[in-house]
Amino acid sequence: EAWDSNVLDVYQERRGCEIAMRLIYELRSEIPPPSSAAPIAIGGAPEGDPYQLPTMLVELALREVGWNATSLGNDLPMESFVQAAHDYDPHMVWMSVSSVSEPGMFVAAQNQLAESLGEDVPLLIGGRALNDKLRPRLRYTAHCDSIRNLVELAALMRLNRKK
Ligand code: B12
Repeated sequence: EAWDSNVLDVYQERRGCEIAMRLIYELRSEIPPPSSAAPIAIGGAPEGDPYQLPTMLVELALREVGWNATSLGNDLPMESFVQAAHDYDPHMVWMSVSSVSEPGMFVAAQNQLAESLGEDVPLLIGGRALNDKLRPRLRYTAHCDSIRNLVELAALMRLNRKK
């Protein structure tokens, strides 16, 4: 908004994001490394999505509640997401969606990912682009409105795994 009204220049947004990313890394380094028994979670943002911060925050939040979480980054082609799920053998996958340019292609790719994960690996989704029109077309296990939602759910999932 500020950029549109000539109050801020583009570099100021970029720099703002750099500062935010640095802070997230700092916070991440303060969390003890996950235990060897910690469940594994991976996730990221899909192809065409330029937003870097949300998936980094999800990683941080999951690490805080004891998951061995790895963000794969943003603008990730769905085939690569599928490959990562194969390589990491995760107990949970998250997808953060802030921007969707081609809804039809996104829906097809996302459903392909859900299919490849099978029944045993929950797919949690969130992000500002997942509106009421898009969500019913997607296959997933749970949609979270906020990181708080996710943290509560993830803590519960971890507890259930221990039982
Ligand atoms: C930084 C930024 C950008 C940067 C991002 C760079 C980067 N390196 O990441 C860039 C330059 C790409 C960008 C571009 C644009 N942007 Co922009 N951007 C922002 C800004 C300032 C911050 C976004 C951000 O990272 N927020 C922090 C994240 C963590 O918060 P969040 O997205 O709200 O996510 C929360 C939840 O959704 C949830 N969540 C997210 N993911 C997940 C995943 C899971 C699993 C779970 C559980 C939860 C979850 O948790 C998060 C924390 O609460 C916002 C304004 C804002 N205040 O948010 C505008 C904003 C999103 N942008 C906007 C616009 C208009 C644009 C452009 C169209 C501008 C233009 N004319 O070119 C383009 C579109 C680009 C595209 N292809 O979509 C508008 C969107 C308006 C709308 N209603 O759609 C906003 C809201 C600004 C505004 N008020 O006008 N942008």
